[in-house]
Amino acid sequence: MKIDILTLFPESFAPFRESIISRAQKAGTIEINFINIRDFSNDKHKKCDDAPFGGGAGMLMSVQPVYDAVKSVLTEKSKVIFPTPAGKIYNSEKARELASEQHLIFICGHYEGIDERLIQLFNAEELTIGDYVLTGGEIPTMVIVDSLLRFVPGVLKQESLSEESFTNGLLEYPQYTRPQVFNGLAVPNVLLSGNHAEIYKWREQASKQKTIRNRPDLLKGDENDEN
Ligand code: 4GS
Repeated sequence: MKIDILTLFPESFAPFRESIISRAQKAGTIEINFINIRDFSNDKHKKCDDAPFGGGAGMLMSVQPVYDAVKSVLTEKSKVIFPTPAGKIYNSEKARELASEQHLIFICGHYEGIDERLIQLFNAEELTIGDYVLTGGEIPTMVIVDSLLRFVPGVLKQESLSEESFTNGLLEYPQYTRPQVFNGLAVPNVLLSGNHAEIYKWREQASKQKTIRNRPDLLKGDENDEN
């Protein structure tokens, strides 16, 4: 899989680069590139923002540099993603879906967003990581790329995938490590029993309890699922 990340701030990916690149390299099949949108600006001052028609607060990203930056990496195999609070909810199901693509192009928005025609022209998928407004599309892009890479074959050990939160529609069960008693709190006895059938039953039950407590919405089935 190839991932091209188009951004006005490639340096903001520095901490992410370290960890993500090394994990990606383990898989051997992933290539991640960072492309500076400003390099594509035809403006003599490399300007990359412009005022919105119709007025209103703030600026939009200029159409030309974003368009040319996407064009520079676009092929028939590409899927373009635009993280925005106006998108569909991103979740682990979407992560799995994106992980099966050959080429992803992320447009990191800045200012108030991008011209709607860019979304149309590239058939960009608009995705949101949650109902809050960030200062740029870099963090949502990091979130999406980091979380989808785990579904690319070879990146993670299979077991770590099958037991984690959301895989079975429930939150992950509580986990414990040494010591057996910490600050007066003991590890549940069943986990020390060596009885794998009992441990499995306990974990399933504990998963359900945690889901009811923290995320009752996950148990409601599909009728509220708009995605
Ligand atoms: C999100 C979000 C976001 C919106 C980008 C304001 C800069 C910012 N992107 N999920 N302009 N939440 N984007 O807040 O995806």
